[in-house]
Parts: sequence; structure tokens; C-alpha cells
Amino acid sequence: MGRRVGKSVPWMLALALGILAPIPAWAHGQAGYRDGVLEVVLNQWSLGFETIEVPAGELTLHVVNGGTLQHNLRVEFERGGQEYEFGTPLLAPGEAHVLMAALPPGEYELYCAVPGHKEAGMMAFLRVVPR
Ligand SMILES: [Cu+2]
Repeated sequence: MGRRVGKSVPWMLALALGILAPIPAWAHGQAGYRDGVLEVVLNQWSLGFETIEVPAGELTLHVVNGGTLQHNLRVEFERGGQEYEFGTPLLAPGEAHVLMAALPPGEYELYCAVPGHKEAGMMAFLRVVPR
């Protein structure tokens, strides 16, 4: 939170940014998790959920800006005493971005990194649990 975090991606994260993946019809605009897809809706002022639990393994994050301002999504976590992060670029209203990650069990913090937005409520916790 406010601290500089590592830019590198840890070995256990197979991360591909911006890859297009098939998104189920249910996901569009409706925040939540189903069948390996986590839909995050960037809104003033929430991400569509406060805490959400998903099984470990491959996860597709479908991030949609449902608000009327520019937003992004930052995912932050700690491994072995070091902090890591990944996320989307700044998205215009209505724009979507797909992140794919293989997430090991643990706690992940999700937030919008536009100054003031996290504090205004654009944050949530992702809890990845063993399958
Ligand atoms: Cu924002």
C-alpha cells in the first residue's frame, strides 16, 4: 500500500497479459466467479464484490470498466516476504481487459490504482483456496 513492489512475476505465476480468451455470456457486466472466470466490474466506487473465494489454478480475470471515469485493476500479493503485482492498463469507460494467471492459494488484494479510487471503495480481496 503505497510501497514500491516488485515488478517481476514469480515463477509460479504463468501470466499472460491482454490475451483474448472466450468469456462466457453470463460474465459481461456481472461481477462474480464462475467456471474459472472472475468478472471484475470497475465502478464508482466498488469492484463489484468485497471478498471473493476462488479455487487455485488457472484463473481468467475479465475486467470491465462499468464506470464513467478511467479505471484500472491492480492485483497485489506477497510471496516469500516479497511483494508482487500485476494488472491492467488504464481502461476507458466501457472498455474491457483480460488477465490470465495461475494463482497459488493465498490472499490477493485487488484495487484501482488511480489516486484516491482505492480509498473511495474500489478495492476487494481475492482468496485463492486449494482445490
Ligand atoms: Cu478507479
